[in-house]
Amino acid sequence: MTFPPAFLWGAATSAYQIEGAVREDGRTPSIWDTFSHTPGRTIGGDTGDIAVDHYHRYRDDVALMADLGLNAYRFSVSWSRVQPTGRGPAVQVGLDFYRRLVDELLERGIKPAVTLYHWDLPQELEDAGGWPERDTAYRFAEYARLVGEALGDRVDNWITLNEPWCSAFLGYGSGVHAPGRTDPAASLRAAHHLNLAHGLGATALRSATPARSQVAISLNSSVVRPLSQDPADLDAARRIDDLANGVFHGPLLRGAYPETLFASTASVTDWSYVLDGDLRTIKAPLDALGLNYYTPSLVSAGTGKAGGPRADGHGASEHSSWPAAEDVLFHQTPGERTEMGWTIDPTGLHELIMRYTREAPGLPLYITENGAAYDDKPDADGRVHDPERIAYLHGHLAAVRRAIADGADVRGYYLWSLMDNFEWAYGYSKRFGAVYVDYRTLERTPKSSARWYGEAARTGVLPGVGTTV
Ligand code: PNW
Repeated sequence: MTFPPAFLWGAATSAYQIEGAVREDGRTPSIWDTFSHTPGRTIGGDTGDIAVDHYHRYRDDVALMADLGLNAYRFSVSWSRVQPTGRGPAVQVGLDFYRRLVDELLERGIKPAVTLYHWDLPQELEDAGGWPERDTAYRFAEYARLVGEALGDRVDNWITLNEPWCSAFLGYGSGVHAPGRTDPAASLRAAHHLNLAHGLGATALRSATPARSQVAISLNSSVVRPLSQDPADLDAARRIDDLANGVFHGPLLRGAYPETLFASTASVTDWSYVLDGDLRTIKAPLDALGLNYYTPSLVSAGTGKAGGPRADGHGASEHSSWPAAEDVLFHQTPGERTEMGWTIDPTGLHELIMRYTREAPGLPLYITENGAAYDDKPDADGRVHDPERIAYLHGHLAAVRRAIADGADVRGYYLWSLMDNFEWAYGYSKRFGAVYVDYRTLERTPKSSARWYGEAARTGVLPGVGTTV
């Protein structure tokens, strides 16, 4: 169970989920500000206005990571802080915040991995049409260049987009994420323009940063399993696999969308917005691939109401996140579940890693997110014990280790999340953190899982699940 010596043991966060300070230093609203302030969109009407106030507490948060023993941290840059309208010159104070954060990390021996886009599009770009519009991809490339120029001297690891599936299909299909639109055709256009944004952004980053830069993308590549070996169920699984995975890794890794995807979405879109040269742009060289994994999907053919957490994404919606797949049913995978209702299945992570080891031979992999929500509460003595999360992390890290033994080139793991934070449509009702946050005082308390994970990070060996740390 020993991990490679250079393995990155990190934690991940994203700007809107932790920063707060939404009206400070020239920042303007992103689609998540608008969405969370729209009644009925988030549980309890929660917003990221204050979040966990990381914008003001970043020094303490970095110190906490260092104390725990982490050697990597994945965070995202708020586009609206750097380029408030999504166009034009960068705001220096906005960039300075991230420079100070990176310097603090480097001083403490923590390797930063910067995600450029974790779902918070400047509202003005959404008003101009958002991701279904091609121009948004060009705007992203410009923004990527600005951030690359500002941080490229001190950041080596870059991630263009986080989970474009969620941006496209939860944002424009089921509407459970910002901007809350429910138009299947727009969701597929969004997917293509996110791919294009990645390709243009990756190229812009490379020219704006030193040659040592590593450019990656984080996909929430699903493990899609058929309910039975019945040909109709196998076909349902193949179609969902195209919509979950193929729509991104086809163009990214092979330079082509799956033919089967064109066929199965023909009733919704003609794909005429895929222009000559786009596929070449999207297939820009990658240095690594980021995989985010939480739970597998189980599907069958059949009409009726598609149910289950994977079908609806975050929260319930009348509208599907899966264009032209109304005749596919989502089932609950058997087994124990986390507080999100997501079944715990580390074999899915092993399967996912081995799939990309085959499909992207030679490309280093990072697990850029993995973790679990539990209903954590402090004891009378103020400590927070979360043995379920320790078991979850142990199971999934063991799956990563097994994949490495099976020949996969996994270079690091980022736990989602460093600390409890704004869980999108769920607001503050779901706690994913290894560090507990008291939302009244904003005080941080490492849960027992944080200490367990810190020990793994410091020793390169997974402590037992029952270990008291
Ligand atoms: C990811 N789904 O979101 C995000 O990258 C994080 O910001 C988020 O906090 C974390 O996972 C936990 O939810 C997802 O419906 C949201 O399939 C929804 C889905 C997958 C990932």
